[in-house]
Amino acid sequence: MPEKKKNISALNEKEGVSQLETLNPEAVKHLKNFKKKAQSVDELISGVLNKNQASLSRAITIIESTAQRHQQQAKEIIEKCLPHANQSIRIGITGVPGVGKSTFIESFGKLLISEGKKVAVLTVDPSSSISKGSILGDKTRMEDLVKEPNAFIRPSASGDTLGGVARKTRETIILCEAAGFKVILIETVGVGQSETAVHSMTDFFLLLKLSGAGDELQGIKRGIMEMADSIVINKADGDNLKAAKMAKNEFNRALHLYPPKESDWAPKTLLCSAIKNEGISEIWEVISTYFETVKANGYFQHKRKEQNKFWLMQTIESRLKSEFYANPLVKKELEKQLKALDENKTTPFEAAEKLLAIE
Ligand SMILES: Nc1nc2c(ncn2[C@@H]2O[C@H](COP(=O)(O)OP(=O)(O)O)[C@@H](O)[C@H]2O)c(=O)[nH]1
Ligand SMILES: [Mg+2]
Repeated sequence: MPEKKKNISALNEKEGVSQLETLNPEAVKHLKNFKKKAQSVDELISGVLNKNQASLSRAITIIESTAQRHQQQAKEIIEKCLPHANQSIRIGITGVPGVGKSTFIESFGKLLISEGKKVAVLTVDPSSSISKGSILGDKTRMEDLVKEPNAFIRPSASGDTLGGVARKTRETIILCEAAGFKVILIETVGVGQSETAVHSMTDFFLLLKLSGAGDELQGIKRGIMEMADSIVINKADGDNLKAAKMAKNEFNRALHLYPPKESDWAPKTLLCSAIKNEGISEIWEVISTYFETVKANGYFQHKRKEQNKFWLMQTIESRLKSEFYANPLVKKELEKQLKALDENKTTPFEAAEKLLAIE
């Protein structure tokens, strides 16, 4: 901060006030120590559990950090928060860039908050760390939601692999739940495998679509349709309304062609205008019915257990893989084997055997 500015800042005034003789010097000392103390892991954990958003942010930063000194702290934070997690509903929201995910989350989030819920919004966007500019949209477009004390918005963790980003998001979910957030919304964009990752950490998967020129199903990945618990045609407003209604029918017909889901839930197609705040409460009703259904039939608990197993396997696989490739002997041999392969002196399988045999 430039010197000049500092002198006229309100902070400086405060500092002056704290120098008053009438102030208890012990209290001043305590205040000076406060910043340091607030950084301790125990303080941080109790801050999170006491629903302090500054502590929550700081704790997430530690989880996301790749610095060696943060690893142990991160483990401790997660361990202590875990018993307080799990008491939420987790909703994944996907759709192509520009479909209106952020606008939808803003409207939807505000509705939930008006019902007294605490809402955390996370994003999984593996591209943001690579291209620097996030493809989730030119701006966050959650200007209103950001101001709500009962909302917590956190953009995607950085990381160079989807696996890394996804893992950090999962851990962030735990911290948000421990901090009392009852609804977790996770925005992701339809690139790579990010929908699969988000699907594997949420209870309900919402696919946002736009009405097109009548050929709605073209270009849609089959797997995404299968994952969806609900398809919402957004921007059902103005001149778009008629096309949106047609799209809704087409998606409905398509959904009926899929075999019944393990959850016994029949996915619903709905219309909404995120920007005009229309159709949002109907979507919430459908989602609420979903949760009533799957909590009653046991699928909710079953799915979370399956997800935990999946993440255990994922973690082992990614750890083994990164440790394997980090081994200098492997690095050297890999180069050799790649060259041999190039010169037709070995086969991929023989080369792999040699590499895997390295201790
Ligand atoms: N007409 C209309 N425009 C919308 C609606 N929802 C979002 N938009 C606009 O679509 C653009 C992309 O929205 P955004 O929420 O950033 O999409 P995202 O990339 O999926 O997060 C913005 O210009 C929004 O104002 C809607 O319901 N109706
Ligand atoms: Mg967005």
